[in-house]
Amino acid sequence: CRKLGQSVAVVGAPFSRGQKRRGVEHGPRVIRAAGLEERLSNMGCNVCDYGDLSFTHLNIDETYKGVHFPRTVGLANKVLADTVSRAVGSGNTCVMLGGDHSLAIGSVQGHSQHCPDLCLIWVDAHADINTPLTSPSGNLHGQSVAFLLKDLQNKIPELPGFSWVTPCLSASDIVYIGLRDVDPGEHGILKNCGIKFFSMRDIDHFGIQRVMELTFDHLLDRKQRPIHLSFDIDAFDPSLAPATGTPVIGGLTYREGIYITEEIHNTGLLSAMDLVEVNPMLGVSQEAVGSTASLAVDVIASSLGQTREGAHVSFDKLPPSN
Ligand code: 4U7
Ligand code: MN
Ligand code: MN
Ligand code: MN
Repeated sequence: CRKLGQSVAVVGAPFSRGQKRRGVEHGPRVIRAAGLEERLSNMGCNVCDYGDLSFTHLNIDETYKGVHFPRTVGLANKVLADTVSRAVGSGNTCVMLGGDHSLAIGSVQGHSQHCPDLCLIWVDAHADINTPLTSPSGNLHGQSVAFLLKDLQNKIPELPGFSWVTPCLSASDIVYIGLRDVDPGEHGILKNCGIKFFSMRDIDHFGIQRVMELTFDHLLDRKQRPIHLSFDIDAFDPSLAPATGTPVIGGLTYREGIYITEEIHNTGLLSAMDLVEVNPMLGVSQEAVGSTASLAVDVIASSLGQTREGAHVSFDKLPPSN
């Protein structure tokens, strides 16, 4: 890390009840197995491994107003929020490994306890801003942002398991990058609340460099503030990230994805991030799983300062020939 000895807390969150497909709870294991901690250590980061959290799957957790496993998801996110809050409070940049994207509720909440003025960059094919009443699936991983947004609270019924959540973001605190599969209700919310988003079409139109400039203009123009990056691996094209639950054709290239995280690192303001929705059980081969996990490691490493220029340290003297 260019901030030498930057402390990074790695929090594994093996959780999958925010959606219906099995396997995403193994995300933390395969991301670790792809060499995450060695990469971060080699970059000069001080890695503090918080291990994998253990979550309780409640036996009785009936669907409530169409929402599946509300109590289990609520409880898991409470545990995660407390851990992220502790990790950030101890001076770490927090890296949460999912698990499904419902975990962003706890991760952002916990982060905001220490950094109430944080802003959120959500990199995803999806907007994850359905309310329980607009959700076509009832899955909470497609609703995370709705629970965080102050502007939506009078549109959200109280869910069992969610009483501890206090919405901490305003519409102007959020920028989306990579959208290409947005539900009708979600599109209405984005427009009504005036939330800034860059769809894949916008990336084609402006180029990723301009998109990042516009993102920081929007979030950081008035003041510098901590950044929360929530990175859903399905933002990438499925050819690069096949092992994920809701792939959508036409996603980010490798270079666009890494440029996003390099620019976020260059602000010096990244304070916590999520890397979610890697599902090793959905890869058609070992290779598909391995490449998705290794892409996840690249995203995290470049968010924390790995560059494509090679080493952070360079030799200023060449070895003599004799
Ligand atoms: B992910 C969806 F309807 N919008 O709400 C929904 F298309 O975390 C998908 O971004 C949500 O992977 C995808 O269920 C959630 C659906
Ligand atoms: Mn660095
Ligand atoms: Mn998502
Ligand atoms: Mn997604």
